[in-house]
Amino acid sequence: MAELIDLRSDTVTKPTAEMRKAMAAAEVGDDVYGEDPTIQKLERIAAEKIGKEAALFVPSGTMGNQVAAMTHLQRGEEVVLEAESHIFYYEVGGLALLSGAQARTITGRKGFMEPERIAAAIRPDDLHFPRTGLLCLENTHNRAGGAVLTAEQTGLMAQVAHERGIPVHLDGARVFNAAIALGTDVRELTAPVDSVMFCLSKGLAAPVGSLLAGKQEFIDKARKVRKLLGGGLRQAGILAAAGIIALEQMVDRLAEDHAHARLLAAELANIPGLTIDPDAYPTNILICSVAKLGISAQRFSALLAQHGVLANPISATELRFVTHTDVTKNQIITAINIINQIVKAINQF
Ligand code: TLP
Repeated sequence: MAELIDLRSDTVTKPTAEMRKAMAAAEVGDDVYGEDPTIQKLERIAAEKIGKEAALFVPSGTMGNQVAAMTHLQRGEEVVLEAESHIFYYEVGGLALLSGAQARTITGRKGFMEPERIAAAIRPDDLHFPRTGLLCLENTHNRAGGAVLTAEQTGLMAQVAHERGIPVHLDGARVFNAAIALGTDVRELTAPVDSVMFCLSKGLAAPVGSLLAGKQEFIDKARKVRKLLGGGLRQAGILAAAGIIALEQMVDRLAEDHAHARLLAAELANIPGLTIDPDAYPTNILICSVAKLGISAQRFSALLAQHGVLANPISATELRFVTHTDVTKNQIITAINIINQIVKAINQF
């Protein structure tokens, strides 16, 4: 079989040759002692680029979000967040398990939660109620198909929480994709929030790592929480060296992934039996329904895999396709042809 075209996630991206070189040459020290110069450099660059006072390197996006939640919250508090958000949907119940918090979900539209609904979800002071301790946002929104929140939308949602003294955390795993899609400085998207997590290891192609950013005082507290979770790393500069290249060289090229996603969406929309809105996906994540084909997304995914195209089912009827730096335009075209053939074969029965 020909090479695999892996559209399961941008997490599958491999470090570039330059990253591997920088990793081999990285100056390192023990970061738990605060002695790793490359980690310190990455944290400085990251804080500056994301527009916050300080940043903390964490091994994964999940740890970054959970460290943020634990740092913001007291046990028994409630967190308001979108019903399909990564923190609620994919983080192993961490809010309950690690923060002792309860989730209050709101169904959003493309990741945007109506400010009135956020206001209504925030608990008034009452003997019976938990205290609302945190509002979480997600940009881009993974399960909403890489949907983008504008700075204005982010500000409107954050304002509702801030007016009531509640902090706001942004799961910005792919916030650079949002900034590129909107053509804005990423700092405009993060300015309204108190803390933000973003990933180096997705579209930016670093092998490992995310950053949590916020005020210096918040990051000082978060550092201790990270230690508690086993995230105090030693010669982590080897990872940070790749992260610096990710931030300095891999952000602008995300536009290419978005163009590939648009091409893929437009072509999938022309295939009878597949349902996808070609104009609904501004970044690198597409969601396509196979309901009309009368087979499950799981089965369709297995058929694709047999022909060398990998895409994950995300519900009984929908598959997710994610474009990234390790998939070329030619591979996207090959994937479209393969998908077309498979659908034709199914439609013949
Ligand atoms: N998302 C992964 C899976 O967990 C679903 C993917 O393939 O998309 N926030 C958002 C919005 C994410 O999409 C992810 C990863 C994370 C946080 C967690 O990052 P990691 O995988 O580094 O823990």
